[in-house]
Amino acid sequence: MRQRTRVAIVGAGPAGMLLAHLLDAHGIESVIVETRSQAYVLARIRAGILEHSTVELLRSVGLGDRLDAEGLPHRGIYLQTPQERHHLDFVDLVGRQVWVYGQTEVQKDLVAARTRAGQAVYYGVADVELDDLTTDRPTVRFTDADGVQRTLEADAVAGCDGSFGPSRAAIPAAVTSVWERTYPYSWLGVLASVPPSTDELIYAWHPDGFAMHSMRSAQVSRLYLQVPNGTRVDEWSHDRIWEALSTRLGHTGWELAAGPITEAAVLPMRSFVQSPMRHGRLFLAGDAAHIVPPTGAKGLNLAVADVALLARALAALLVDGDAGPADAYSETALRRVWRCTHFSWWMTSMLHTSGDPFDAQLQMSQLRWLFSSTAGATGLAENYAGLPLDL
Ligand code: FAS
Ligand code: PHB
Repeated sequence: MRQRTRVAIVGAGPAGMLLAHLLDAHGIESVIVETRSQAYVLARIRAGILEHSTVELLRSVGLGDRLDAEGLPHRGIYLQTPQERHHLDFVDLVGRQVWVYGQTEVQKDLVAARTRAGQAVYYGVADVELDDLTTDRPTVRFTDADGVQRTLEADAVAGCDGSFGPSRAAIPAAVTSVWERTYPYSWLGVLASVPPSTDELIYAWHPDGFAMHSMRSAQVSRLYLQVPNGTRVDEWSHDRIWEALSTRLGHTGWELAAGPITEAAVLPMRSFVQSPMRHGRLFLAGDAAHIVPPTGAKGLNLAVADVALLARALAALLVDGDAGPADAYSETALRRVWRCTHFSWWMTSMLHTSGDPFDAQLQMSQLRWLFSSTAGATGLAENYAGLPLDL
């Protein structure tokens, strides 16, 4: 069965859903295809921090109400070693801040908005294939949840299908460059029904390994521990998790409150960038084009930056007949991708123990510099709170 649309979007995660919302604001109709169910996509526990620009963008397109009512504005973060804890105040340093508002909440707001708008989304699809990408009539073929073979005929295809979707591989290897780094450690992430023991996030260097205290609300804590690659969740009892968190986050006169752990998972740490992010009428956005280790809180925010740029490029191409922004999309997007890739690598390399005593000295030196130098702290603040969108 053939169906016509302006933009075929592969993937209904934050990148795909926000792109559809932004295109709609330009009067551009789209159809989204998604392998998983809506409930599955909504339930995935992922990012927790929204950059200043992400919040500004979401507000500007009518997606800020619940964020403003339930999100937690944070002025900065704490960095610590076993000897000292320092607060970096991003508002004082760069006049920008961040918000704690889980990716699951962003996804809920996107699903609600797109449902109200009557967005066409095929959930539970299979056998997705992208064809004729170098023509001005690209197609996306798939089997829908009822087993019907369907073909979307579009003017453009947006590959928003994350790190395991088909879009990335649809760009010929002969024109593709890939950079990748796998880190020698992973994160054990837990969600706990206990009020956070801190007002703002704590990133802690400790000889036993990195730990972080984040949160999702005044009642729910989100915490992470550095663990060796290959760690299985069942190797860590909840008592062992709380003991390690208490040790690594420990600070004079401060105590970590423990509580019921409701979700635990091991997350691998990887940097990945693919260039170009455009091939003919296929445009990649979000994790389909790049992956960052979560230490810099950049993954979701980069996906937002990509689709903000892509929506404007597609509007210029499909509404105004101006191919310039679409031709510049990949190069422009990759500038921010590499800035965030470097920052995420830097935060990861500075805070995670490798067992190498030389590394440990370099890490201590970097942290002491950040504790004592306004210039150093400003550099971190500028990157963590996020640079203005390069639109
Ligand atoms: P997503 O992966 O969110 O969405 C892609 C969608 O495409 C998925 O719904 C998938 O089912 C669908 N898809 C895949 N193949 C398809 C196909 N063949 N056809 C149709 N659809 C297909 N970032 C942070 O900033 N902080 C964090 O703490 C953090 N934690 C993370 C934990 C995990 C386990 C993972 C995997 C990522 C984490 N991230 C984190 C990064 C994450 O938030 C991503 O940056 C964000 O989800 C990117 O959004 P999308 O690009 O939409 O990709
Ligand atoms: C989270 O709350 O999940 C979170 C926060 C900051 C990070 C990574 C994850 O750097």
